Amino acid sequence: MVVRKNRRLANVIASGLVGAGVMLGLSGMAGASAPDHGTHRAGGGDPGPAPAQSAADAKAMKETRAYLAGVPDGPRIALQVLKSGKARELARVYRATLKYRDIDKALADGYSPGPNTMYCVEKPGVGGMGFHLGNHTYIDETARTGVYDLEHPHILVYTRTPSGRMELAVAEWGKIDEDQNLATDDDRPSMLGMPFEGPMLGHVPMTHGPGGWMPIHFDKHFWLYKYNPAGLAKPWNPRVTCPAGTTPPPHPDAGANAHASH
Ligand SMILES: [Cu+2]
Repeated sequence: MVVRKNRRLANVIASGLVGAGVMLGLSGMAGASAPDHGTHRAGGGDPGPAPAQSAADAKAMKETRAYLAGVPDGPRIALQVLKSGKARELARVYRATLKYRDIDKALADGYSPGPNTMYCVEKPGVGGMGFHLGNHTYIDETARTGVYDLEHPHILVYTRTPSGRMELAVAEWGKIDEDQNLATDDDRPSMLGMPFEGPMLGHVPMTHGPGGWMPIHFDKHFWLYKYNPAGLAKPWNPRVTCPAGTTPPPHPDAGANAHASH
């Protein structure tokens, strides 16, 4: 049942027929995601030895392992969560997002395959991300409060299996770069002690205005549902590639920066 529905959505996304009526107008931050800029590295996935666990950490890990029971490579993801030293915080993200493994529940809660998400984002030679579904209620809330709420990810990223099933991979948060200048990063946010990636060019074109693109932004990915050998909080997953015909055109400003194109 879920698979059939997912396939239908996947077909819509893949065919680029996500219509204006569905689009939220991810004009703000958006829905964005996909980074690309010089500070990304493909490697560096080893977060080092696991920290000593408190009773609360152990409880969070038990909870997390249960959430990951049906996820491919779940034990490896759980190990990354453990080694991050943020098991309690990430357990909150799992608790809030587990239901979104069913993409229909994400759609029902306001995550939208808007103009930023009809494309699958990848960086050839480095890795991929997938299809991004943005939630404007949560994006706007952060814009008002400055709080990056662990229980309300701005974006959920899905990968598409060969059979067309959309699988939840990432919980992501983002911020529009205030001065829209790639050379300055004085408003870079962080979560769980980890600085956001960026600032980077937008990854996908917008549908508002001719030639419009997502703005320059920062973002942070947490690969909580798909094992990323590069690291739990790295932007690109070397195991992810985009289905043929789903990637966006190159950014018009990407020529001057080899890292700034998808
Ligand atoms: Cu992304």
